Amino acid sequence: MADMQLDEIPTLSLLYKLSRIPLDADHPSPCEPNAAYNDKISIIKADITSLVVDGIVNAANEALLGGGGVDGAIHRAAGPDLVRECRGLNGCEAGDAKITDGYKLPSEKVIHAVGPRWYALSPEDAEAKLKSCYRRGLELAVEHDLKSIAFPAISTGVFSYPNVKACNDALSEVRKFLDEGKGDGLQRIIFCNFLQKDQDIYYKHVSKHFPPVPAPAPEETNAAAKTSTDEADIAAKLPDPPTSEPKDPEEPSAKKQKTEAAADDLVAVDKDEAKGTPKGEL
Ligand code: AR6
Repeated sequence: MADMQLDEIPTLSLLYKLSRIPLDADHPSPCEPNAAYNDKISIIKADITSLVVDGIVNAANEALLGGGGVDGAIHRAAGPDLVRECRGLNGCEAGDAKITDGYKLPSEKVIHAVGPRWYALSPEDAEAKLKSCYRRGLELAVEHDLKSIAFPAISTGVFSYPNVKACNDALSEVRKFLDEGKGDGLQRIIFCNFLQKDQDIYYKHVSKHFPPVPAPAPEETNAAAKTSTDEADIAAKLPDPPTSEPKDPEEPSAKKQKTEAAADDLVAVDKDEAKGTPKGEL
């Protein structure tokens, strides 16, 4: 798969400008609109190993020695030097993260976060650990002066965390981190979905946490509403806007529990999905 540059990835501000994100007028967001946040946040559907960013986050396990899903994809793309460095890290606890180089990946660094196993913990403990993965990922990015970081949907594969809850927990923790003023040095925080269902969930729920900034008054609109050439290039690659209200594609209670033994099946499914994902499909 061809690499995807940062300037090919739309910001949330651009997605709002192009009316790609559905808004729920009956349930306005309790959060304050913030233009700087919306310029930082991106949601894309892509293979995370194709992103030319400062850091990508891996959904690893405690051993940090590779596995299935996104972990397998990252290790395959990075080459054997990655596992060599990981061996020296002495593993990592669930809810925590450790950083390595990216080796053959287009991203400079990999942040290996260990998500919770949904089926092994209480929902409260699982939520705390998932949020902690996003926080630790952001903290490590800031400590290492990374300007752009991409997260996969941690724990929603082999570890069975319900997709809608995972999306809301991730978005709320990132919002909290930014509200605490800790992410000012980060220029881009990308939620990188591999599956269309996760992409739909993020599009549906993002406005609760990162609402659009109200449109400027009519006399200011000329400059503000114009789409730049770069934005028009990105917009041209976006899929058509939805014509109906998106539904959450998954009810948590109906979710089939996956086991780690099924990790290889998941890789196979993901590989098939990756083949059908054209570059720039968002
Ligand atoms: N790019 C972006 N996202 C991806 C990619 C990719 N190339 N491949 C899969 N995903 P999972 P977990 C998505 O199972 O649930 C491993 O065996 C996938 O669609 O990779 O945290 C580890 O070694 C899903 O949305 O991670 C651990 O043992 C998300 O990545 C265990 O699985 C996470 O799915 C971790 O389980």
